[in-house]
Amino acid sequence: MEQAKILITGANGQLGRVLAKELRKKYGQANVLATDIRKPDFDNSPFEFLDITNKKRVIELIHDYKITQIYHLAAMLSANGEWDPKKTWDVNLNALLKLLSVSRDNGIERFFFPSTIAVFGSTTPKEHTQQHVPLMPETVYGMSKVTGELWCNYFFQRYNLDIRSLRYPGIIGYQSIPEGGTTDYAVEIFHAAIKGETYKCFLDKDTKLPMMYIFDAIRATIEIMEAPSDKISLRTSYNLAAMSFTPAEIYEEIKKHFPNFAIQYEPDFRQKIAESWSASIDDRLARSDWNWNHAYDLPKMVTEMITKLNV
Ligand code: AKB
Repeated sequence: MEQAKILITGANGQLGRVLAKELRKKYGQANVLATDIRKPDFDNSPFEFLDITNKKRVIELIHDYKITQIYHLAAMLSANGEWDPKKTWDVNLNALLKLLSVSRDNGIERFFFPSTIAVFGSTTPKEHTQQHVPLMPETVYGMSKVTGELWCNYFFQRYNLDIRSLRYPGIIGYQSIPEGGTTDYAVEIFHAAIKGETYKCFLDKDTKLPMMYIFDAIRATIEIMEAPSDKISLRTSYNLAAMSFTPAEIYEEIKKHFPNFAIQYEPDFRQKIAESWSASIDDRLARSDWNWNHAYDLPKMVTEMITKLNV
């Protein structure tokens, strides 16, 4: 393969901004084009505005920058998705279909699609959720991601488009405050602790969810994209795991650093979404296929988050 030229959609988001930086370290600044519908509030150059529903603009950028790989991160998340189901379907699924056909027709060599634990639903076994289980999500976000996984598999089987995908757990990072997700509480809680404020948690204290520190998520993304094709036995999306915890457990861990930190539990509509998801994930296939291994557990992640946010 020649020098990869990468386009990232949603590159100002929680994952995109960190992924762009890491990819630029590996592939060179000029070879990673960040795109987003919003102006970056940090240096994310080279950068171009892109509304992913605009097929013509996607084709222009692929040609102008001689793009060979796409990391398609732009999406509406679980909680926001429920406010506007039709728009969520357009952004998450219809735009994906356009990008897949544009990729097939314009020589894209590798394509990354982010899926999520939101593909699971109440009929999925909750603990150690295996790779192949019933997928009956109860959010439009989850529905769009299950369908997206199937389309990715279809484009691989039918057109040989080299697609790789991960089912991310909730992602925790200090670089931004995520918006519109159900797992966002696990980032917000740090900002409250650092400011000395009581945290009002929108999930109940015993709601256990799978989570991952941002640098594990970024490393997994780059590792699956760089793995030899014959190591990728799954073209829908791989289960991916690092840790699982409840709001009460992360609160206790943060309290070790801030003994006076206080929390109140005020569950809202996101509680029902969280309850429909898995509590822990079996990601053995990712570990055996392309050697995935997480590096951060709860105490290590909490210590690093606090250190980074406290400077
Ligand atoms: C969300 O909460 O919607 C996302 C996810 C788990 O996909 N963080």
